[in-house]
Amino acid sequence: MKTILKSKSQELVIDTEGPVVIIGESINPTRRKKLVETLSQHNFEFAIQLAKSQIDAGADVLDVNVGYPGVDDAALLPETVKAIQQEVDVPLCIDSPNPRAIESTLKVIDGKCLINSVNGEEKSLEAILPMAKEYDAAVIGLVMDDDGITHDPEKRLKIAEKILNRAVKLGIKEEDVVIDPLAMAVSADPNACLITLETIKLVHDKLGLNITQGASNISFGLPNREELNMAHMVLSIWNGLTCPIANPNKITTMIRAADLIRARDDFALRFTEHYYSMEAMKS
Ligand code: THG
Repeated sequence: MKTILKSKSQELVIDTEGPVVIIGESINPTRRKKLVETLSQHNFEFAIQLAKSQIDAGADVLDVNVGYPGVDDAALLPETVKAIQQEVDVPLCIDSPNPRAIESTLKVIDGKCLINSVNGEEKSLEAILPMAKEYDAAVIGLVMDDDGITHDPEKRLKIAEKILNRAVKLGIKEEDVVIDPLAMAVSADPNACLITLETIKLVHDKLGLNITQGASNISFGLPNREELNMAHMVLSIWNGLTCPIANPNKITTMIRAADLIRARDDFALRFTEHYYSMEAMKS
């Protein structure tokens, strides 16, 4: 299954048979006070700096989230996206729980973006899917619905199927639905990661869709988060994860290693290229 995203002049393929695609997470106000401060003054320099440094570190797509308390993201998200796409030429993933912010951003975005996200709730399906169709965007489907979050992987698969069927009914192509299996904190529930891993496997085997997930959700409240995130990420990739939302400065080397190990990087070209580009940045 191939999901094609586009920026102004570039095309990016997320391929279930190809190497992992990295969606850079860092344009997100979570724990980034400086981003909140600069964005609230409509100063986009820091956001652009985060965009460029993530691309240098291996990001293929950039997640853009400007949600913080009191913000009008229906105004700020499109403004931020316009500033970023003037400076960099990679596809964007527009991250907001507010359908109005998604719509105002779809009106100004170049190319074909990824909407983050829709879920199985009736209200969400009705608000988001028609926009994905109208503006020809791909969409991330979170596997929760009007009954909340289930801990049963089979039920999570059913919600993924429901989102896919509703999308296809509206004329959205199957490959434009990317599923998020919902990674949750393993400190709160010992089975949290296992449920996610099983959901990834089911969605991969039964639906064949591309799959994303936040890289750091699982490690909330624990020490050695980076190593924990990486262990979960490798197992997720083996089960069918294709486009994690992650910090490329921390995860690209491991992603390149996982691709090499799975025979998705002939002659270790991407693995060694990444090494040399990191070495060049040090000097
Ligand atoms: N699924 C989908 N979208 C998502 C998430 C998901 N969007 C938001 C989030 N989860 C993924 N993005 C982030 C962004 C920043 C941080 C965590 C998740 C974060 N950053 C810290 C920082 O910058 O200091 C820590 C960075 C790090 O340690 O790597 O916490 O699950 N569809």
